[in-house]
Amino acid sequence: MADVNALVSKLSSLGFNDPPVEHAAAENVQQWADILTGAAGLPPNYVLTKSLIFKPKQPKSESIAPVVVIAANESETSPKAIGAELKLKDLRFASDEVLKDIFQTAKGSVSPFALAQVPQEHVGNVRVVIDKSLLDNADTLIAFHPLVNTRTVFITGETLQSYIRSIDGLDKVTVMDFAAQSAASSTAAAAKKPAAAKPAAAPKVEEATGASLLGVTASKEGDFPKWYNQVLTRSEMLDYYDVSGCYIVRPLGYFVWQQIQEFFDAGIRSLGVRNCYFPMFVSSRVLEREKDHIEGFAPEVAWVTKAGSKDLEEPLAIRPTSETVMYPYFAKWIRSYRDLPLKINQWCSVVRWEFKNPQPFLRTREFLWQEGHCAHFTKDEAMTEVHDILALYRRVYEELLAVPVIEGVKSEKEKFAGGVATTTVEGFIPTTGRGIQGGTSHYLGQNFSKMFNVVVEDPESTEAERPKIHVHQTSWGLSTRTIGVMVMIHGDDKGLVLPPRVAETQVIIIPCGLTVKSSDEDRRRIADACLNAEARLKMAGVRAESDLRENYTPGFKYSHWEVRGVPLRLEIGPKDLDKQSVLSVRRDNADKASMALDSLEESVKMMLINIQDTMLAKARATLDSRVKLVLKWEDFVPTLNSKCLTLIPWCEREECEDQIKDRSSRDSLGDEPEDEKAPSMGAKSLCLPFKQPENPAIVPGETKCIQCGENAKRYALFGRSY
Ligand code: 86X
Repeated sequence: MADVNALVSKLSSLGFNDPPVEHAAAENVQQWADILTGAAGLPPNYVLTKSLIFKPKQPKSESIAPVVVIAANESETSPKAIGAELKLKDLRFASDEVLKDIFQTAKGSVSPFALAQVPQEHVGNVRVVIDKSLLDNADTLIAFHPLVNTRTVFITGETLQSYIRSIDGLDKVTVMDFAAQSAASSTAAAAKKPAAAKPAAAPKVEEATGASLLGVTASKEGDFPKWYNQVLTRSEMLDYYDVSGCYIVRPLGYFVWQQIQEFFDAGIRSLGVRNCYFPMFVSSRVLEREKDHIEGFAPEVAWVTKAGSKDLEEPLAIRPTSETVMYPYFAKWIRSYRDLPLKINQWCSVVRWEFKNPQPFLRTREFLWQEGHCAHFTKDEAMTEVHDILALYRRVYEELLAVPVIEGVKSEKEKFAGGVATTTVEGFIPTTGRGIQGGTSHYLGQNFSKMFNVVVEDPESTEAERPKIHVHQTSWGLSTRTIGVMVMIHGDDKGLVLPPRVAETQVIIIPCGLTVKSSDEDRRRIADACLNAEARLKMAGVRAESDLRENYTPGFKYSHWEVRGVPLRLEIGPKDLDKQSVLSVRRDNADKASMALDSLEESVKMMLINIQDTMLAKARATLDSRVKLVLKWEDFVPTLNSKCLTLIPWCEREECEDQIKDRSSRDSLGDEPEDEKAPSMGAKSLCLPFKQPENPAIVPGETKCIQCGENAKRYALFGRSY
């Protein structure tokens, strides 16, 4: 029944080659853990898993629809929560018959690999739930029994996912955050935990919602994913939600988005772009009108199939992007060259039902963005716009978010397949050494106008039968991912650090130096001084607030506003007032300075500008030091492993890009010395930067591609990426 060899060869076809570890029979998880402890050939970090098979309550007439749950052994996998997530009633453990008939397996031998044994007629009914914690940490391998309990395989979350994806017809896969679930249901218990207790290996359950926990306890360098979650939730930028991959953007986070909107909206308006709004629903006919562009994305499209309990006559897709929604109307609205250029933009949310592990702001199933779509008479005009928009994206990152980016054009492999050329701004997350796409502006050429028949008459032609000319189109998008990048770059171990331009509160004023002995009059004097400073700053256009709450110490208030990233704190005490000054403390570098009250407005404004500039300069210095010119292949992977991006002379061939990815993923590193923590991910091309290195410059016909040895065309930015 259990064909272990078939499984091992299946895994090896997915690029996974480590043989199983052999051991004594493990009858239960405790035994399994004990047996593995001290066994040879184990990876440094791994988690044991459990695989459970449930079945919902369903009418006898229906075919059985089992639910396979693959979870970390420690995760709390309550059938009730799983049922709620999948909208299934009364989940129960599946009977022995179900195990035998559908999974060809018996109790105690259930594993994800039983999924491959499901007969074709049942596969479509099987749902799989994967514990998010198994996919979150690339450094931790997942331990399974490969159908027998005398062996253990260790695979990555990615291998697990590609294994599941490789099973034909199995497409109901949900990633579920059990840690968040149990944290939510045990916040009361967590609240009672003494704040000082910082366990060396904090249990996973502690992190996800943490409503009652105030400060950031994880360190940015030590546990970056956990740090990121804590910064977002404890600053109250964002909260988790009970639909996996969807998050709540709270006012502090939404304020940042609104600042971006305000800036960008003014920018495009002066380029002549007008805002509009198209419906979020797309019929399948319209969505699929442009087959090639949709093809690879189809699994990500979410559909509405019901109203109440009635099936819709025709299922409706929720827009993943709006090309197919808008372009039929371009065809309708554009008749003459006099109707050009048509330049529109919409601010909206889109839905892409991704199965890669979600990350707040960076990869979410619903996200906010703007999408601009324009039609021009000439290519030149379209190209100018593509670059104008890209410049606005760069300015959003640099001027608002204090995040430096690298501008360039995508390789053929990485560009938007529906278009002709994709320009991009690429960011960099120093803590992980990974690049991140920040926003894209596409020249679509005439590809879409040919498909959707967006044409004008040739104004030059005098003939009666005027030939039609297809318009040149552009599209461009920027999303709330911007916010995640900003948080990852500037945040520190105390929490969020906001650049002043996007901070809801730029200055927090805190009374201090008062003791139990202070007189009421002193208290009033200080409070009045705070309120006065606040009013003056507000008048001067500074977003200032005072925190006059009575039951909190100044120290508590300092941390409160530090976690929330407020760029500047003003402390006002009796001694300061005597000197007619205040003490300012910067969030970005903790610098303290005394400020004279009489020129408070100017000093604060200058300080905020200085903070904004310092944050960008610091991030740029880091970026510059971590983008390395690599001129021979031997240096490529070590440079990536030292958390850097690379600039390499490159041939620009897609085949070579594939080879670079292969040769830089951990699996293929073979016996090269390798850091255990090195990410397994291969490197991609991020862009061909507009600003090319000049020393040494590429010599056409002479400089060779460092990977394949063919002639190099340009320097390309390569790196591991999000
Ligand atoms: C590509 C292209 C383009 C307008 C932008 O990058 C900026 C704003 N759109 C978007 N893309 C898809 O076309 C797409 C399509 C479907 Cl059906 C999907 F499910 C996901 C997609 N993701 C990206």
